Amino acid sequence: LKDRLQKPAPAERILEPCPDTPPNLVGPLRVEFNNGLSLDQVRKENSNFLQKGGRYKPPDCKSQQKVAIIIPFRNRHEHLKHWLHYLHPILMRQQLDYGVYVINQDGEGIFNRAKLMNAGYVEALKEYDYECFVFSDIDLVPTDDRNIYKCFDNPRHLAVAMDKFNFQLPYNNYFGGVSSLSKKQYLRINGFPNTYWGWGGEDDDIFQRIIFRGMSISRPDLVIGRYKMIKHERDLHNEANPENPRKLSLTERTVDKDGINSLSYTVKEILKDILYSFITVDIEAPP
Ligand code: BGN
Repeated sequence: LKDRLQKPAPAERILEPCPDTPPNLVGPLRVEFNNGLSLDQVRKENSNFLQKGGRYKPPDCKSQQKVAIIIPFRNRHEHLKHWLHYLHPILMRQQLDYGVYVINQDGEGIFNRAKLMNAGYVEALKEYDYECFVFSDIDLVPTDDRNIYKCFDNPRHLAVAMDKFNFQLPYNNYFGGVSSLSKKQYLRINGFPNTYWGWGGEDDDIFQRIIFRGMSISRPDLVIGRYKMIKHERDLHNEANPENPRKLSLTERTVDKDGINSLSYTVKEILKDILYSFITVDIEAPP
């Protein structure tokens, strides 16, 4: 009995908080996409460390943040495999308490990245008390694990040095690719716009919401913030929408009515893989 009192079962053991700088980061990484890997191999590499749905907690310390990784998706299974292969080990080394949510747009209507991200925010919170949300495109892999997938005092833009933009920001106000917002920051901007159908502008709208609500953008430097993009053909049903640029001038007036408070969608299916949660949603897309 004395022994039991002194050594609580592992599950109830109180862990020390994880350090500010994770000790096992390695810095620059070699990333390539012609590695012939199968999804089953990626499952084998990672399944010992994960819980169903692509969930992870460091075994030896208490994470500083609970992070939901939200990935808007349609017809990109090949990219998903690469993303999972590279990101799971990185996120584990970053000692995050995280889950991976792939938000799959149902049907063949026009794609809507920001609305899918809103749906992902809601779905992740149904499952766990996440306090930080990282929104990532499926085709972007960081090449430095010091680029931490967590939240900061201001909304964070992580994909600052993509290979396709010559490892520079394409323009100062660019907020695309990968970003993170705490729950509080996300709610302060009423989430993301639901009305940007097709390619372009939704990330610029989010940038403006952040500025209009008195916050600024946090970023890693151009060395730590490097990314490789997986090359691909242009998607079907995601043409540049000529109405989107005009909408940008209206953000200040639309931010209060177009966002998480006006979101409507239905969940069609939830699949739990060991590597990720795959949530198919009907977002009422125009044909
Ligand atoms: C911009 C797009 C962004 C996109 C970047 C990088 C628009 C709105 C009209 C100004 N913005 O031009 O959405 O992430 O290019 O490709 O289309």
